[in-house]
Amino acid sequence: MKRTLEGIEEQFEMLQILNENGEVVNEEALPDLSDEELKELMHRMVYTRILDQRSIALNRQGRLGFYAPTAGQEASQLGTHFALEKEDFILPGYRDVPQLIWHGLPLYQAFLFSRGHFHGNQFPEGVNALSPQIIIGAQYTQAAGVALGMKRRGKKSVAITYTGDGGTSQGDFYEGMNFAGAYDAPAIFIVQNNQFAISVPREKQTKAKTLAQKAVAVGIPGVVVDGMDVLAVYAATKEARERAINGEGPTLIETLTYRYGPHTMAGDDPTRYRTEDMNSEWEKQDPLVRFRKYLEAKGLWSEEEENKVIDQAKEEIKAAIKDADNYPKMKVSDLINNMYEVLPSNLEEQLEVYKEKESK
Ligand SMILES: Cc1ncc(C[n+]2csc(CCOP(=O)(O)OP(=O)(O)O)c2C)c(N)n1
Ligand SMILES: [Mg+2]
Repeated sequence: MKRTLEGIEEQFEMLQILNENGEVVNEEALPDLSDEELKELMHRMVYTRILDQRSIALNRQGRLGFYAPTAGQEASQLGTHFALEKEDFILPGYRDVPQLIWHGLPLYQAFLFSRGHFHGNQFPEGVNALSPQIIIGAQYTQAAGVALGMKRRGKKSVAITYTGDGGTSQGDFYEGMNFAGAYDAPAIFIVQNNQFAISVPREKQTKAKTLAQKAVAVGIPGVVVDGMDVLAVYAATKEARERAINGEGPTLIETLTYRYGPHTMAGDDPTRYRTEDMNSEWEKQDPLVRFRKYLEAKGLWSEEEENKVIDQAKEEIKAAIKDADNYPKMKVSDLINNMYEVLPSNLEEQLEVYKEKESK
């Protein structure tokens, strides 16, 4: 009897372009990006690192609500996003606020989302995305539907969705990929494998050696990339996008990455499930350090340039939190009004009661 698993797992080699010293180790795969684009990518990663630091501080001061830290995952989040076009549609998980911001969501609205304010979910026209999904894996089935819709309308765009390593254990993960595969829908499925689902290590979540190989069962390509290498992440996503808009169907991309902070700011203690050694191993691979070295060697980045980005980020964050503070507080009537297109009669009655109360 032939056993099919043998020979499959070995095929999922990690794609890397820049090693941790910022040296090109895979010239052939080097993406065709201009100097300006390379600098923009660094700008976004530095900005997003600052946004993470400020968001954590604001959360501790009680000025933000729900927040899932992003430091460590910048290459994985922004490298995938950089391969997209404005018309592409993002279906993010709760940790994927940076992609939304670089897709056009105003910062003050991201802060309102964190506070549970309805306006944080009212994306401006042209920001093609859903709000961050809290239900693990649910965005995968939605992405299949959005992608099929794009295909039916003859659009040359893609739906991209993000989950974590833990998300690959959910039924929705398979259903979404299977559906998109069966219809050759233009979807890109990203798994940001940051090694833990809250406190559960990757090894305890599945017997599969890679998460990308889960693509085999639904007949679509699966790729493993170094998620700390922004050029590798970008190149893999760009290729997946090309395939998708050429009618060749979806791709699953697993990015190997790490979150430096806690799972969320709601109180988990990562020292109970991760060692210092593990943290420092991953910090050595830091996506910003690596890309900075690469750009510096090309004469494209300097400390001065970096400081400019840091100052700009801090200023814009300060202004955005002020805008969030000044936005009218959410009322119960807002909540009711934003739940349904047509209100059920019981809520209509309640709406009247609250409108009356709020008018006093
Ligand atoms: C369907 C569902 N089950 C359980 C949870 C609780 N939960 C929130 S985050 C999380 C872990 C997810 O880990 P992973 O997919 O690796 O994403 P990460 O947080 O590491 O980015 C769990 C189990 C949930 N939100 N939804
Ligand atoms: Mg995880």
